[in-house]
Amino acid sequence: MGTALVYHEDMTATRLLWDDPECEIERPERLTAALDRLRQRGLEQRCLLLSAREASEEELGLVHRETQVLGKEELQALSGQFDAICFHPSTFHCARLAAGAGLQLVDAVLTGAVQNGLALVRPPGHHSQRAAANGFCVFNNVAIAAAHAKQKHGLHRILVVDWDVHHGQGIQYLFEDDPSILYFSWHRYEHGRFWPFLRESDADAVGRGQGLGFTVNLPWNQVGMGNADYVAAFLHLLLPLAFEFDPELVLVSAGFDSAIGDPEGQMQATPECFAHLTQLLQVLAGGRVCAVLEGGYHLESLAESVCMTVQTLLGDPAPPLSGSMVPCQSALESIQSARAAQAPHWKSLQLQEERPPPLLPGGPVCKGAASAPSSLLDQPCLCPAPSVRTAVALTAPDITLVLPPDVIQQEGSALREETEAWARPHESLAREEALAALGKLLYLLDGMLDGQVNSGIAATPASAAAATLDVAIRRGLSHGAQRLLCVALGQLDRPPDLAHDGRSLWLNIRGKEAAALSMFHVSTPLPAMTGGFLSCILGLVLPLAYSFQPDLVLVALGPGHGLQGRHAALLAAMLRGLAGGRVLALLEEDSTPQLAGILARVLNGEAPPSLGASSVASPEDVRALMYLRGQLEPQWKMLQVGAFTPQK
Ligand code: X5A
Ligand code: ZN
Repeated sequence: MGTALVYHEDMTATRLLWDDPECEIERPERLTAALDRLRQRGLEQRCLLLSAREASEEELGLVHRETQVLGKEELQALSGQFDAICFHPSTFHCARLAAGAGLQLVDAVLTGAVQNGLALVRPPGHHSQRAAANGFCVFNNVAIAAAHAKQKHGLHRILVVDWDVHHGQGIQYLFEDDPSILYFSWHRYEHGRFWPFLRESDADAVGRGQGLGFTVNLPWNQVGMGNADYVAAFLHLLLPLAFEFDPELVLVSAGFDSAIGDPEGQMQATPECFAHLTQLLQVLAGGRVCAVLEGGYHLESLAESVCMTVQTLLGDPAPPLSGSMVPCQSALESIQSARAAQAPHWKSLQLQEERPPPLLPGGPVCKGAASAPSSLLDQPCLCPAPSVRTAVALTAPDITLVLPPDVIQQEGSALREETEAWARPHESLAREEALAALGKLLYLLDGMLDGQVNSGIAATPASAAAATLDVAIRRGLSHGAQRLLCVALGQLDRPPDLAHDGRSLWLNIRGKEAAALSMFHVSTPLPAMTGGFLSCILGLVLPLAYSFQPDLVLVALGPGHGLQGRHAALLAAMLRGLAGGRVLALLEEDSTPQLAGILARVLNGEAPPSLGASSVASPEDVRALMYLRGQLEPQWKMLQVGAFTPQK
């Protein structure tokens, strides 16, 4: 459905007219650097370009008290009345364009003209308050967009995700008693010693009145937070609440001063991390995501991070994350205190909110501030993108009806002798149909391993499902995959003579009991209800997967998998964040074309259908999850949901 890019050159006009070390980083080059890089990467050309318009007085009035236009000589005096603000004669025009850009983006998404988009704007917005400019922000672009989505489009639930490194206190103040806007912000806090030095940026500020629980603050008390910390915050705090909230629209206060190299944030997350954050948000609200630029002051880091965001909005798979995926102690403490503060207001947190066991001292500490190593930023991903994003090797006659036009229907098959050689040890692969299906699967898998195809779907007769999966795992491991994650649903046992060498992680979702036979062989029941399914994915499957960092993912829906289509779609959409989206789904031949179709669309980058208001996880499902977490947490660090904060 497309991605909008909203911009207007006039927004480069506002700039610093006198000396001010605080304001000088918010420069016009921020926009040009981001835009130039989008062009260079061929990303701008793939977007629907919208020229920003000015927001009207009435639209600004949704959030702000009436605004005044001033003469040039009054600007410096006026600037002095606010914290971290430097006006320019063009500032009001730019600020009206910035607010207007957010409105246009929301209109484009909510009228269905596009699926999602990014507004590249200056000045930023999230610090701006009803009657006060603040922190480089004049009008609160995202808050105005949210109010407009409610008033003009009749929305009832909007999620605002503020991944800028500063607390968007302006958004918090504007909506703190409004339960229709769930505001999440993480921010550099350092126990209150970082700008804007507010008590109400801490985790215990959770909203007021009707809005209790609809403000979610995650204060970072140390610098140096990285990819693992950010992904952990999404999996264990933001996403459980977001699914329970069930938003109709996601607005992102997309500041990139939370990325590596930024002088304000001093954090460590690499640009790829923003691809993952974006992809994780795209499973919400039917994929209606509107990102609006906030901060981001290291031009190189900003430009790369913007590209990652846009690329992901366009449906490209997220590049794998670099670095070890181990959240640091301080991040875990922050996540834990935010979960504890929110638990009274969210069912998805309540059952799990027994105290986690204390971590042993000596856990990882944050790496501290570092300047961006040029190696992390200079080189774009060296491996060329596969020419085919998704291919299916399916035989169902009506399958073409449900496939998007750019999904390739693969005709090829592996060589007969080769297929037979792989099939030989398995009796169930002796039948002609099973052999034919195996040949198609091997051909598809080879295309993926060679880097021509990114993701795919293959089918097999139910009786041959286990053997076919066994062959796929071996073939993957012997033809280039270093670490293979296999998520098997239904009656599929781990191949008995698969080596226990740490190169494959087997996760079976079915059966009655939770069991970790080893750190690479995990079994868990399939939760019956949506709430349980979500906590299984967010609390177990993805943390395991992000810790393991596979370079190939197999998802097999085997006999009796019992998975609903929308749940299968969500699982596939979220697993697509791993292995650069190199995901092969294996279905039974008699699966419905609808199931194959929805999986093909999701693997190809479409948003999964939204799940609707979710039920709570059953106590048994929560128990299974807690048990496995206890067993596996020491090895797979992304499973940790928080750390024990010693009482001061
Ligand atoms: C939007 C944004 C930062 C203000 C910092 C003032 N503002 N020291 O990143
Ligand atoms: Zn910021």
